[in-house]
Amino acid sequence: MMNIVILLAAVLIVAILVTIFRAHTLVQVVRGKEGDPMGTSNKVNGALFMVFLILGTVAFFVYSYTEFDRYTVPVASEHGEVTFKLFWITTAITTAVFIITNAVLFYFAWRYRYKEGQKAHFYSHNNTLEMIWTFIPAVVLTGLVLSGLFAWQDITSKAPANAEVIEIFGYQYAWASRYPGPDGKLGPSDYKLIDSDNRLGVDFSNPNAKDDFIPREIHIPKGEPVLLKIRARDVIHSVYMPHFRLQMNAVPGLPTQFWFIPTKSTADMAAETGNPDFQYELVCNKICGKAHFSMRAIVVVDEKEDYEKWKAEQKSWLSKNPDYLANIEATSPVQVAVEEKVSGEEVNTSL
Ligand SMILES: [Cu+2]
Repeated sequence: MMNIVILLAAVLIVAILVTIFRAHTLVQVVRGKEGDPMGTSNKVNGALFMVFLILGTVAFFVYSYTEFDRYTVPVASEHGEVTFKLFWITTAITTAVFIITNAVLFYFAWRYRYKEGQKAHFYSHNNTLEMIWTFIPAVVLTGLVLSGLFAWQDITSKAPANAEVIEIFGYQYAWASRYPGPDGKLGPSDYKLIDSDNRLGVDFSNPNAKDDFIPREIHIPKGEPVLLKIRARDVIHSVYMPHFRLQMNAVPGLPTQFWFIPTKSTADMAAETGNPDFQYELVCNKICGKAHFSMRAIVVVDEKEDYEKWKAEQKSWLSKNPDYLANIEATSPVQVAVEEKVSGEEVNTSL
């Protein structure tokens, strides 16, 4: 509500200024001063540039300072510290350049506005200046790009062999996760196996999939490497966990992955933020359809012992859906095809 009032006030002030300005011009015409090629508009526009510069700078700093906690969340992963530092170095450099160039741009528009009798100085070129403003940005940008490239190489390097492997599966409009169970191996999957029961299309007839479990909540252990194996069912989604500074697209037909080490448990973070209801979240960061906003999953970071306890309590998907394999065998395309062939019909078995 307050924002609407402020917006209306701003529109009103601009309308009043325009009206005053028009009235002033009209008065000048009546007085017979319309011979002045610029009138007062030039001065007014020059002054408005300065007003915009000063108000804009104040608003920029006030917003950045007062809303700081809304656009920065505490870091909770090892590599997150690296990306956070990179982010702030880049932001500091680009903000400084942005402020200097824009301050000069707006100030000059006012300072060098048209004045009668004042002639513009013709300045063709200056090689030294050209060298300086080509060389310095080139060096700074190369430094920023290379540091980002090395950090990314480091972050996306091969996951340690002891990493906890968890599958993250995105679909319109939710996330599912799958854990390998006691054997430590995720069973294979195939989109052709997706149906209303087997939403992830896991090949549950494969021995590695027999103990896989699909929990309601995603749990991960603190201080241990976690490898997310990411898949999508329908369109491109994006796995985004802001506290871990983690983002990776979930692409149908193209498995992706990301590994990281969480450094703070959910309880640690609740204490740090002073919010007893604190929850880590996994949200979709790719606009993927009309219910994109609802693609949010809770992630719980446990201490190692609690994580192991939670894992041991989980029941495999097959034990919760005992009839699945029998049903599949009865209705699988190959089975149907064979039966129909027996009855003499021509069928395509390449499904
Ligand atoms: Cu999405």
